[in-house]
Amino acid sequence: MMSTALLLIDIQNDFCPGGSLAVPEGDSIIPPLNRVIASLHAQGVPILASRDWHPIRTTHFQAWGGVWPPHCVQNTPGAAFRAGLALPPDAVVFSKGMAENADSYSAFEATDAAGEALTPWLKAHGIQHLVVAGLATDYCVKSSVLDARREGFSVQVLQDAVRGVELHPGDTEKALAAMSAAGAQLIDSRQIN
Ligand code: VGL
Ligand code: ZN
Repeated sequence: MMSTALLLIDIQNDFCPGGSLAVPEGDSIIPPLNRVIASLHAQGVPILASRDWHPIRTTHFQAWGGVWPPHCVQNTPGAAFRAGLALPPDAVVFSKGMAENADSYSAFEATDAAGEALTPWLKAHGIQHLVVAGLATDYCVKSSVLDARREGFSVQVLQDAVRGVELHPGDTEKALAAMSAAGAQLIDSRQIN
């Protein structure tokens, strides 16, 4: 058995209904994910949670030339993990998007509280396989999965536990196809026991 980690991407209030960059049905991923989190955590699988963690002023936001409304601004309620998400106390949080001049969609651009980036963390813990879910399918999930494949990790994407922004209709479908073409396996969360 390959050593596995669960990587939860940006399950934050601003990406859920009511948030400033709400992903349609973004919160519907939480019930299936809570089952997966409990099951994998009980087996000793590390639970990693990335978060979008922006400064107020960043070229990622429309006001400074980007495509997005303000979202996930550091230390605001919108940047908090969705309350119903049952993150265990030993979940490791990776933050990204702190630069004022970069989008940083990928969790592989994120660092933990000690400043360690995701790849060295995973290597230090002997992880070879990632189970990935979260928001949004067509941005941060896609970007993280493609980076994971480039870095040589095997990847399973929980298709029922991701949702897309769909800035352009069809983006989610294309993102799933791109992840699959890169060698990620698209599975249903119920396949995780
Ligand atoms: C994301 C748009 C802007 C994401 C982050 O987490 O997918 N999307 N910032
Ligand atoms: Zn963002």
